[in-house]
Amino acid sequence: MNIQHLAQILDDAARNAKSTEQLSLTQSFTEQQAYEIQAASITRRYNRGEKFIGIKMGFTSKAKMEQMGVHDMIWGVLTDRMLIKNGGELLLDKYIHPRAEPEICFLVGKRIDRALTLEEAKDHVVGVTSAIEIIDSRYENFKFSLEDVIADNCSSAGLVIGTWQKPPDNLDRLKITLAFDGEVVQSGSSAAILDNPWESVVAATRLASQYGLKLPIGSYIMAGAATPAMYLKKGMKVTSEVEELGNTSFSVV
Ligand code: OOG
Ligand code: MG
Repeated sequence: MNIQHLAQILDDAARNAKSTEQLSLTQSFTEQQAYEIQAASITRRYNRGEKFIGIKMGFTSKAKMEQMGVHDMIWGVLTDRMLIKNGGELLLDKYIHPRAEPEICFLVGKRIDRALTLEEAKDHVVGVTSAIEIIDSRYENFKFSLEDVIADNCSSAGLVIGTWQKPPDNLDRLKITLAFDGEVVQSGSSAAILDNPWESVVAATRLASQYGLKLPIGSYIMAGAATPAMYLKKGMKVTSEVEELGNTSFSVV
């Protein structure tokens, strides 16, 4: 098993918007090695000038675990190249089979360099907003094992961030919706995210510190989707709304 080679396969698939076979069909690798493949693929992005902007949590809700048949929390890296302006456009041709999911995003206000408690996590966050994540598994048919998806940077391909709000103490009962052309296609509650999205920040700090990653001031933590993700089609306008946290949108062109 060659970490660099597998990282290149996934990085090329993302860059060329061409799906690839699940790595686990021909390779056997551990979760730890999957994170090493992910790190090597992110290093390739950094070498092309992309910048770290934060991390994303995955499978923090039952809805997502059930949709994808996976049963463990995962994390991946967000880079500046993945950002889509709120109200902006997503170029469909740059993706393989993109899906959108409504999320909550946190803004780090104090450098995070260790696993934090719930109270400490709140103290390290200065903003929270509604967001949308674009996931685009580099694997054929969006099918993967837990190790596959970790190696593939947890399917992360894009994000849209809303307007930062002062973080409320309670985020655990907010209604979250995803709409296509004004029609709600998914709706859920923030309670679906580990019972409380703040717990996703706690988990992010634990995983980041476990993997030796520091989260600088200004970085983002995406909490993970509360609902299943939905496929995008050319021409649609996608909007996500989180109660009290505003909405975010983009158009697919
Ligand atoms: C993996 C990414 C999971 C989330 O919010 O739970 C994720 C996938 O579903 O392809 O981003
Ligand atoms: Mg997500």
